[in-house]
Amino acid sequence: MINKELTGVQCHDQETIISLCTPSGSGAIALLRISGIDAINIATKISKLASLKKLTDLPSHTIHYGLVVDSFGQKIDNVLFLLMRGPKTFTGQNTVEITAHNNPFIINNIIESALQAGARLAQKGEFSKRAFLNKKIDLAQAEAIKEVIHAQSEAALKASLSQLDGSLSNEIQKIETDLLKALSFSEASFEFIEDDQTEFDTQISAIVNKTLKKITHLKKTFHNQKQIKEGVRIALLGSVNAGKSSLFNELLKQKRAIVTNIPGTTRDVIESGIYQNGTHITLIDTAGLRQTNDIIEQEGIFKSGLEATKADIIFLVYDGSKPMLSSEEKIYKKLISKYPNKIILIKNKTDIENKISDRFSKHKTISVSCKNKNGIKKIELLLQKRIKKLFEKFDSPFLLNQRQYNTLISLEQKLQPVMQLLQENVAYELVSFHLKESLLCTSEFSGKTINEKAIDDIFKTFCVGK
Ligand SMILES: Nc1nc2c(ncn2[C@@H]2O[C@H](COP(=O)(O)OP(=O)(O)O)[C@@H](O)[C@H]2O)c(=O)[nH]1
Ligand SMILES: [Mg+2]
Repeated sequence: MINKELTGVQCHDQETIISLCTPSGSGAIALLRISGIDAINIATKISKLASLKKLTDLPSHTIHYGLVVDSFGQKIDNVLFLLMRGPKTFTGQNTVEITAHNNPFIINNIIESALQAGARLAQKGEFSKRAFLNKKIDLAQAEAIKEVIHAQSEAALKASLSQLDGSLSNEIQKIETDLLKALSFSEASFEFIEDDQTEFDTQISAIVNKTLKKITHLKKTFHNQKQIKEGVRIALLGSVNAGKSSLFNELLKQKRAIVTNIPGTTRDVIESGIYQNGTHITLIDTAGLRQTNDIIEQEGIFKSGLEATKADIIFLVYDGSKPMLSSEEKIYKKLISKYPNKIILIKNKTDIENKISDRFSKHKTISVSCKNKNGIKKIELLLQKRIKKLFEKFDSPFLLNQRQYNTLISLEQKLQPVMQLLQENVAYELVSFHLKESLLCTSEFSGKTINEKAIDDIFKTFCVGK
């Protein structure tokens, strides 16, 4: 079962390992997994089934009630044994899962008993690594397992689950099939050297072009995955005293930022996180945008600009109760034209009566009063809608991590010369060479040709029991 050729796997990947798979100390029930060539024999040694039968004699994929016992045959706990023979298991190997009561002494004693019977402790990510080595999942799917476990938002979870089903792997598989086709055209052209070559050129360049476009699209998704994982960034920008900090506190539902009538009170960027409707939101209060000689404030204003770039949504706040200086208006207009889709204008201080008409009538504006809390609900509702829209864009497949991103960049770099060569009418040997090189990248992506050290590095980032 184990793919020794490419990975140089030694027999320690057959050794029987045990680990607690659920978090220690929380919940009533704990799950321990034993996997490896001797898993069923070891489980038999440490069990006394209520049926008086032996696990080794029972059919696969069945559940049995009984005692788990120590090396003297003394009861440790009443448990359930889930008996599964390979290859139809997560790791592809013989597996026994034990559901026990979640008490640290019980867990330790079960593990100790299994170690006495011949198992060893599992290392970080070792179950997933075995699943990969036994071709139950490819590397992109293994990486998705980690993401599923650590997903911080519903969107992240949904996306990681889809990756686990293989949406990204399928996309890479399609690219691989296309490139193999291009390679076959290139190789065929050696034999038909007398014939008109333009037909081959057209076919190959069509495939390479299509692949390069797919890569460009996938590369863009790398930013999305960061956003999905880290949540949505919302920056509050606007003139001094417009009410940014007041709105920041209202949205956070706590008095986090200092609010005074002294212009320039907020001189640095203040960040705070909230969890809303399954999404992690980071709110960022910034220094007001104005000309100033105060060095600290200047630095703060510079940072505000950076925040605008980084943010997914910008609340651009202005004081609707008084006329706006033309210099101020210029800054607002500049921001609106720079970030037309990110900006939501907030006209604040509507509790103060005035005869000033709406300023940026063409842009989506919400009128609020932070003082008497009018319009805050409206902002929150619009925010929910915008966030939903943001996540709708993030369709699977997308790149999960830096490794995948880097592999894709090298695939792109290997393909670009092909287009060049075809334009120059250069020898097909060279075209074939570059296509073969790029096929190595797709294999590396799914883990078919990755070396053992790289595999170990990936699985080391998993936790024990996964
Ligand atoms: N009347 C009124 N005053 C407000 C409102 N929002 C903020 N203020 C006041 O405006 C001043 C500046 O507010 P602040 O939130 O610090 O503005 P920032 O400089 O944009 O952060 C403070 O004195 C606030 O009490 C509002 O909706 N109505
Ligand atoms: Mg402020």
